[in-house]
Amino acid sequence: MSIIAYVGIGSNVGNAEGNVRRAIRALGEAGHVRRVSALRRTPPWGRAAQAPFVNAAVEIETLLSPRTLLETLQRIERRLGRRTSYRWGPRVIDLDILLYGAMRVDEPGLVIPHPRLFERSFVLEPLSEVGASMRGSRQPPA
Ligand code: A4P
Ligand code: MG
Repeated sequence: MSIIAYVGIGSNVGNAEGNVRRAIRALGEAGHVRRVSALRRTPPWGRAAQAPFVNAAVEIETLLSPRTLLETLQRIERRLGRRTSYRWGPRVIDLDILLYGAMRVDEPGLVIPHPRLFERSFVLEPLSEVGASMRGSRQPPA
């Protein structure tokens, strides 16, 4: 059975916009890319002394399990030239699973919804643009 998942994309090394576009094309390996947000230039979050990011989010229809989807994203990251960086540091490409249907996952190395999703406008804005419904998720009271 296919699942609708949302993937966050970020880059701030090299041609950041080009890297994000290459990642979006590569996501075809993980499933059918249904919607793509606008690409946004965003100030660095977490550690300020680095270049601005380009961020986007996509909606994907996938047959992959959460773990296999993560492994596929990590393979794409490596192929696009991702080298290990320090936490919140600069990166050629960062692909995060934001949501996977309504499923919650809390395993070593895989937490869905993405744990820092709700703190980050650079994730929430493109995510809401591609149409993710947050019903049932953690939200501040209205
Ligand atoms: N992992 C657990 N859950 C997930 C998930 N849902 N999706 C694990 C993807 N990965 C998940 O990831 C570390 C480990 O998280 C992975 O091995 C996987 O098993 P990482 O991408 O290597 O680590 P990281 O990115 O250095 O750490 P972290 O805390 O995930 O950083 P973020 O959240 O990716 O932040 N500012 C702006 N404006 N835009 C950005 O895109 N990005 C970062 C990096 C910092 N500041 C930014 C941006
Ligand atoms: Mg990441």
